[in-house]
Amino acid sequence: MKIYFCGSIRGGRDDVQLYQKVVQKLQKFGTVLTEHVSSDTLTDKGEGSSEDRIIHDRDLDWLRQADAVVAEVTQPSLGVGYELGHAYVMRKRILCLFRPSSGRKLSAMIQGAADGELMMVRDYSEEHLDHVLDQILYQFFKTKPAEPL
Ligand code: 6IA
Repeated sequence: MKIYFCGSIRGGRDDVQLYQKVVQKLQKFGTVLTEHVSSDTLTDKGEGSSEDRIIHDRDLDWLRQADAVVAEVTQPSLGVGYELGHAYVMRKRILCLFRPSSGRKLSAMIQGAADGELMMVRDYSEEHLDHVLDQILYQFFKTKPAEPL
Protein backbone atom coordinates (compact mmCIF):
# COMPACT_ATOMS: atom_id res chain seq x y z
CA MET A 1 0.00 0.00 0.00
CA LYS A 2 1.45 3.35 -1.08
CA ILE A 3 0.09 6.32 0.83
CA TYR A 4 0.40 9.95 -0.21
CA PHE A 5 0.22 12.24 2.81
CA CYS A 6 -0.63 15.93 2.31
CA GLY A 7 -0.01 18.68 4.83
CA SER A 8 0.64 22.39 4.64
CA ILE A 9 4.19 23.60 3.92
CA ARG A 10 4.12 27.17 2.60
CA GLY A 11 0.58 27.49 3.92
CA GLY A 12 2.18 27.46 7.41
CA ARG A 13 3.88 24.83 9.55
CA ASP A 14 1.85 25.25 12.79
CA ASP A 15 0.62 21.64 12.72
CA VAL A 16 3.88 19.91 11.88
CA GLN A 17 3.95 17.94 15.17
CA LEU A 18 0.55 16.58 14.31
CA TYR A 19 1.64 15.63 10.79
CA GLN A 20 4.43 13.60 12.39
CA LYS A 21 1.95 11.73 14.49
CA VAL A 22 -0.31 11.01 11.51
CA VAL A 23 2.62 9.88 9.33
CA GLN A 24 3.89 7.55 12.08
CA LYS A 25 0.49 5.97 12.24
CA LEU A 26 0.17 5.75 8.46
CA GLN A 27 3.44 3.84 8.31
CA LYS A 28 1.67 0.93 10.02
CA PHE A 29 -0.58 0.64 6.97
CA GLY A 30 1.92 1.14 4.16
CA THR A 31 4.73 3.19 2.68
CA VAL A 32 4.28 6.94 3.04
CA LEU A 33 5.64 8.49 -0.18
CA THR A 34 5.69 12.03 1.25
CA GLU A 35 7.18 11.52 4.71
CA HIS A 36 9.15 14.81 4.33
CA VAL A 37 5.89 16.80 4.72
CA SER A 38 6.05 15.93 8.43
CA SER A 39 9.72 16.83 8.86
CA ASP A 40 10.30 19.60 11.40
CA THR A 41 13.45 20.69 9.55
CA LEU A 42 11.35 21.55 6.49
CA THR A 43 10.27 25.16 6.87
CA ASP A 44 7.83 27.29 4.91
CA LYS A 45 10.70 29.28 3.35
CA GLY A 46 10.84 28.94 -0.40
CA GLU A 47 13.81 28.08 -2.54
CA GLY A 48 14.37 28.68 -6.26
CA SER A 49 11.50 28.33 -8.67
CA SER A 50 13.37 25.78 -10.82
CA GLU A 51 13.33 23.58 -7.75
CA ASP A 52 9.59 24.20 -7.43
CA ARG A 53 9.03 22.65 -10.87
CA ILE A 54 10.95 19.55 -9.78
CA ILE A 55 8.92 19.30 -6.55
CA HIS A 56 5.64 19.75 -8.41
CA ASP A 57 6.39 17.12 -11.06
CA ARG A 58 7.79 14.62 -8.56
CA ASP A 59 4.85 15.03 -6.20
CA LEU A 60 2.30 14.53 -8.99
CA ASP A 61 4.20 11.44 -10.06
CA TRP A 62 3.99 10.05 -6.51
CA LEU A 63 0.31 10.95 -6.40
CA ARG A 64 -0.29 8.87 -9.55
CA GLN A 65 1.43 5.91 -7.90
CA ALA A 66 -0.47 6.21 -4.62
CA ASP A 67 -3.17 3.75 -3.58
CA ALA A 68 -4.60 6.16 -1.01
CA VAL A 69 -4.31 9.83 -0.09
CA VAL A 70 -4.51 11.13 3.47
CA ALA A 71 -4.52 14.88 4.13
CA GLU A 72 -4.51 16.95 7.30
CA VAL A 73 -6.56 19.90 6.06
CA THR A 74 -6.95 22.09 9.14
CA GLN A 75 -4.18 24.52 8.13
CA PRO A 76 -5.33 25.90 4.77
CA SER A 77 -2.79 25.25 2.01
CA LEU A 78 -3.03 25.92 -1.72
CA GLY A 79 -0.71 22.99 -2.39
CA VAL A 80 -2.84 20.56 -0.39
CA GLY A 81 -6.00 21.78 -2.15
CA TYR A 82 -4.27 21.33 -5.51
CA GLU A 83 -3.15 17.81 -4.60
CA LEU A 84 -6.63 16.87 -3.42
CA GLY A 85 -8.17 18.19 -6.64
CA HIS A 86 -5.81 16.05 -8.69
CA ALA A 87 -6.37 13.01 -6.46
CA TYR A 88 -10.14 13.43 -6.80
CA VAL A 89 -9.96 13.52 -10.59
CA MET A 90 -7.62 10.50 -10.52
CA ARG A 91 -10.32 8.71 -8.47
CA LYS A 92 -7.98 7.92 -5.59
CA ARG A 93 -9.33 6.98 -2.18
CA ILE A 94 -9.00 10.13 -0.07
CA LEU A 95 -9.24 10.75 3.67
CA CYS A 96 -9.22 14.36 4.91
CA LEU A 97 -8.66 14.98 8.62
CA PHE A 98 -10.01 18.23 10.05
CA ARG A 99 -10.01 19.78 13.55
CA PRO A 100 -13.11 21.98 14.09
CA SER A 101 -11.55 23.14 17.39
CA SER A 102 -9.20 25.29 15.25
CA GLY A 103 -12.16 27.67 14.83
CA ARG A 104 -11.83 27.37 11.04
CA LYS A 105 -14.44 26.12 8.65
CA LEU A 106 -13.28 23.70 6.00
CA SER A 107 -13.48 24.89 2.39
CA ALA A 108 -16.75 23.97 0.71
CA MET A 109 -14.68 22.62 -2.19
CA ILE A 110 -13.27 19.94 0.11
CA GLN A 111 -16.23 19.38 2.43
CA GLY A 112 -18.58 19.44 -0.53
CA ALA A 113 -16.54 16.84 -2.44
CA ALA A 114 -16.93 14.25 0.32
CA ASP A 115 -19.12 11.35 -0.77
CA GLY A 116 -18.36 8.95 2.09
CA GLU A 117 -16.85 6.45 -0.33
CA LEU A 118 -13.91 7.65 -2.41
CA MET A 119 -13.61 10.97 -0.60
CA MET A 120 -14.05 11.06 3.17
CA VAL A 121 -13.78 14.00 5.56
CA ARG A 122 -13.42 13.12 9.24
CA ASP A 123 -13.49 15.68 12.05
CA TYR A 124 -11.35 14.98 15.08
CA SER A 125 -9.97 16.81 18.11
CA GLU A 126 -6.65 16.85 19.95
CA GLU A 127 -8.40 15.16 22.84
CA HIS A 128 -7.82 11.39 22.72
CA LEU A 129 -5.84 12.08 19.56
CA ASP A 130 -4.03 8.73 19.48
CA HIS A 131 -7.14 6.69 19.95
CA VAL A 132 -9.25 8.69 17.53
CA LEU A 133 -6.61 8.64 14.80
CA ASP A 134 -6.12 4.89 15.23
CA GLN A 135 -9.84 4.36 14.86
CA ILE A 136 -10.28 6.61 11.83
CA LEU A 137 -7.27 5.16 10.01
CA TYR A 138 -8.23 1.59 10.80
CA GLN A 139 -11.72 2.17 9.42
CA PHE A 140 -10.35 3.86 6.31
CA PHE A 141 -7.77 1.23 5.44
CA LYS A 142 -9.75 -1.84 6.44
CA THR A 143 -13.01 -0.83 4.80
CA LYS A 144 -13.12 -1.61 1.13
CA PRO A 145 -14.68 1.06 -1.07
CA ALA A 146 -18.07 0.08 -2.44
CA GLU A 147 -17.94 -1.75 -5.78
CA PRO A 148 -18.99 0.45 -8.66
CA LEU A 149 -22.48 -0.42 -9.97
O1 6IA B 1 1.15 25.19 -0.65
P1 6IA B 1 1.89 24.32 0.33
O2 6IA B 1 3.37 24.54 0.30
O3 6IA B 1 1.31 24.45 1.75
O4 6IA B 1 1.62 22.83 -0.18
C1 6IA B 1 1.92 21.71 0.61
C2 6IA B 1 1.71 20.42 -0.17
O5 6IA B 1 2.39 20.49 -1.42
C3 6IA B 1 2.26 19.19 0.57
O6 6IA B 1 1.22 18.25 0.80
C4 6IA B 1 3.35 18.62 -0.31
O7 6IA B 1 3.05 17.33 -0.79
C5 6IA B 1 3.46 19.57 -1.49
N1 6IA B 1 4.71 20.36 -1.39
C6 6IA B 1 4.81 21.69 -1.32
N2 6IA B 1 6.10 22.06 -1.17
C7 6IA B 1 6.82 20.94 -1.15
C8 6IA B 1 8.19 20.64 -0.96
N3 6IA B 1 9.12 21.54 -0.77
N4 6IA B 1 8.60 19.38 -0.98
C9 6IA B 1 7.71 18.41 -1.15
N5 6IA B 1 6.38 18.60 -1.29
C10 6IA B 1 5.94 19.85 -1.29
C11 6IA B 1 8.99 22.88 -0.56
C12 6IA B 1 10.29 23.27 -0.03
C13 6IA B 1 10.37 24.71 0.30
C14 6IA B 1 9.27 25.18 1.19
C15 6IA B 1 11.74 24.95 0.84
